[in-house]
Amino acid sequence: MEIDSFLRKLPKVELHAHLNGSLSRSTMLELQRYYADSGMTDNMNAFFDEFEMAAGDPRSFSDCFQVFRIAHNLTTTPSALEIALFSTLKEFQDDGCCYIELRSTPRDTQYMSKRQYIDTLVKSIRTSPQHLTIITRLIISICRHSPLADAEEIADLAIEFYKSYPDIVVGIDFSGNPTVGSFKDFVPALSRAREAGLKVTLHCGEVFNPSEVQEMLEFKPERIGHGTCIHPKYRGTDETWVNLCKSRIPVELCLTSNVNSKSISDYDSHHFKYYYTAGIPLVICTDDKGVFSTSLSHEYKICAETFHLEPSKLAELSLKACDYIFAEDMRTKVKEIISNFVQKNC
Ligand code: 6MZ
Repeated sequence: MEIDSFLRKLPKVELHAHLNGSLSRSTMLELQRYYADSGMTDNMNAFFDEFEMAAGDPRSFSDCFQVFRIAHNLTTTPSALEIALFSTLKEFQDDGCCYIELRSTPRDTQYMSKRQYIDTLVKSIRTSPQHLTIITRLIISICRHSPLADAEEIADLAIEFYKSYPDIVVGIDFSGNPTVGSFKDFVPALSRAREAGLKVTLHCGEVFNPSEVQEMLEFKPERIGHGTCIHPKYRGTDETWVNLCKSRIPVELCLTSNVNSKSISDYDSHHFKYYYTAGIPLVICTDDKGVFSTSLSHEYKICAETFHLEPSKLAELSLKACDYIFAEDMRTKVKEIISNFVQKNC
């Protein structure tokens, strides 16, 4: 089998994908049609070209946090949110993804509250149409540049929905522009969620901030996202690197996102190679496949080409990712799906 086809067919696990950053152009067009059909013309102004930050885009790292507004403008009602969800899940499924922990930040909009936002996602996942066979779980995000009161409210809602729907809601995420806000301030909200049973993933070390990286690693989240500035060669320190190596917290790596948002200069220089060589648990993810014009199989292909990984090693990466799934009851099942494919094709 040629490599593109192998990587698309390889059952894969997506553990770091933000819903509103994952909207494709065709999903955005579908949403635009929905708003037009509903007579809500204020949402017609979607600047699709500005949404995508392809390779070589002149905008800066901080600029990428502005583009999410374009997607947010298209997911303001429960129906629009459901369209965005189903369309995005279908795209992940068509790309060979068999299990996804999708994350999203609940927002109050003109047409729904944060509670309705979560309720819509949870109920839509539970009642997904038959053609969606991808196993889906939800991680609720807290944004580091939102007021603390919002974070507290989201933590309360996450706990409430986790208690009612433990089969869907599995974790809480800390994300947003890393140059704004301080992790310390959000520890009480995140700790409450964790005490209630939610697993925690933190965007960690996206920019130079070794003291915050230390605080995050000491918090002992179940996973971290990006982990860019942790190794001393990557604007981290000996201490942060040693700490990560000791704690062996799994890292969600998003290569194209890091390159296109300019936190890493090119694929060859990506920290993947240090993590892989050091045996740090890692999982290949997309982050925002709409914004960064990528797909999960494409991310695997970049790893194959840049770091010269054979198909069997790529299949191993997919298989290992199962150990870091928050929904522990799903690990064996997802492993079986991947193992069956590997036995027949590797
Ligand atoms: C940190 C990110 C991010 O939640 O509205 N988000 N946070 N680093 C990143 N790396 C580029 N990419 C996305 O999806 C969009 C939101 O996810 C977070 C940002 O808070 C963004 O507004 P949702 O579905």
